Amino acid sequence: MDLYGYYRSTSSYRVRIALALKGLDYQALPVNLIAPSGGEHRQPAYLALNPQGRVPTLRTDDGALLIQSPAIIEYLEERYPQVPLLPDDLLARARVRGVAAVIGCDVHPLHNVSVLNRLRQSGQDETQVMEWIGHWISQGLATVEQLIGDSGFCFGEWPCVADVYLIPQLYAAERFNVSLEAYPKIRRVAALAAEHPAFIKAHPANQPDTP
Ligand SMILES: N[C@@H](CCC(=O)N[C@@H](CS)C(=O)NCC(=O)O)C(=O)O
Repeated sequence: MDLYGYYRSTSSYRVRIALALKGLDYQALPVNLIAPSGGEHRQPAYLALNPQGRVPTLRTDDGALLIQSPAIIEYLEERYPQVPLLPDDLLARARVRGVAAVIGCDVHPLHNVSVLNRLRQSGQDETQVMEWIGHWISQGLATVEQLIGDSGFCFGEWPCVADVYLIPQLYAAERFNVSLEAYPKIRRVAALAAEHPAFIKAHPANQPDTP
């Protein structure tokens, strides 16, 4: 498989974690979102792979191109079920997906680079932009704190899809100076992930395009 991504893209980071947890080999193909050209993701060569012009894009072993990290992660889960990232129980699966959706649908899209650039173009200064980011990340993490379990990873002893979404969001929180002080359960999960080989392998600090 080939994964087109960017080292500090949280959506790419999610897919890297899922691949690493499942022990799947892939080739990392960096797409520089901040290239002087205006970003490699906006160039025709990349748009031919992903018409939305965002990362990640996965090329499967069969040569199929997949976009959108939720769809890619669900594909990996169904195609490679050997290390499951969703629980067996129907309700438990829905709860895991609920946490993933809080982050993937209601937090990350509000601080994506193109959204922040629109805010800047509409006259918001950097202080206001940072306040915007902090507001949405804090609100999302406060919700996640109430949803996850009292021990282990988000929902128990093994990492699941909720952890796959949460850990990259915590990287973004750190990057944008959002405090995790109020979220002891989330900090517990972060500490476990920091020691886990799959999360370490997927971390933005350990990618081929890390500056
Ligand atoms: N919902 C998409 C979001 C993808 C996305 O927004 N990726 C960001 C990086 S994390 C990106 O490519 N941004 C480039 C841009 O907005 O111009 C997913 O989960 O894959």
